[in-house]
Amino acid sequence: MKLNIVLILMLCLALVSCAGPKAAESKEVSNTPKTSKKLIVGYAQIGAESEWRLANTRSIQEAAKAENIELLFTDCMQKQENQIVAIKSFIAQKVDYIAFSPVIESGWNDVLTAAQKANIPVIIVDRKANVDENLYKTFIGSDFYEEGRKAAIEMAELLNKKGNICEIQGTLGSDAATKRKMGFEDELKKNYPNMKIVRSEVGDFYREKGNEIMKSFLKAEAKNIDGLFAHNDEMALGAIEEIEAYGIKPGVDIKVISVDAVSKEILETIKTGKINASAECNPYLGPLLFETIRKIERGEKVQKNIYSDESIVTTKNVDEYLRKISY
Ligand code: GYE
Repeated sequence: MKLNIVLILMLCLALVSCAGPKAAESKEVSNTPKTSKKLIVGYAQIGAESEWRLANTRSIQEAAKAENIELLFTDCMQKQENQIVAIKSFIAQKVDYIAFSPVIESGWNDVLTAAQKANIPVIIVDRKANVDENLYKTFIGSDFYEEGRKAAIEMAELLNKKGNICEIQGTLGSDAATKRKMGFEDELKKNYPNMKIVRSEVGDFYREKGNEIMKSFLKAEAKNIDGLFAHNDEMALGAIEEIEAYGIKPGVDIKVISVDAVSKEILETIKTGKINASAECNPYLGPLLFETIRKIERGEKVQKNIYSDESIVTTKNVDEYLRKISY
């Protein structure tokens, strides 16, 4: 009888010890994450109008690859209707997330409501859209108003708080152009009553428009222009070609300030003094976009607005930027 009990006990022990590693294994197996399906993100990009945009696109594509996320990327060639078509196709393809940079602020309500109805979270990148906050998870980009303010403060320094300024604006109705203009104007109104904007035209962020518009400004009142504020580097680079062709010195006779500070060309031009400064605008938003998506996937809270921390590049500090740039 005793022998039977001993045998049974030994058998039980053997069974438990066998189960041990397996149980552990099964524990490990049950703990290993479910094979996480590869996320699919649809991105409707504005276009390829500037070095800023090209850097932004590269950042998004490289970050998606690094995160092993499948990116459906559409270049919408500056047209809102192309962006809306692209977003609708992402919805039809049942992507996991939609991200886009609205070319202009208005006209997004219907398509973002459709994304919401399809339970696809939307992340707005770069420029803001005029929609209800519940139609997107978060905004990732820059404080364009602050960029405009910084440009005005720098211009005041260069002009000794007195002078006539021409302005070449970005895309009419875009968050970037609207807020940069507002920030610049408000700063002048508030602190620099002897500085005023005497001419302002829309250049759509294109370099050749910078040439065209600056040529018309010079023709109209070359002697009366003390400063130029261009909403991006491309338009400023186009403008200084016309200032030189007119026979006066950009950065000296006409002080020039722009925004972006992304390309090697703009940094080298600031170094020469032909452009006096460029307010920084961070295009490298890819890593933050996909980090935010991962956070949402993990059920973590994300901020409604995630802003880049930015400065202004001038002839005084341009060397440190030139050392950093790999562009
Ligand atoms: O300043 C310009 C680009 O939306 C911040 O768009 C972006 C702007 C940038 O074309 O170069």
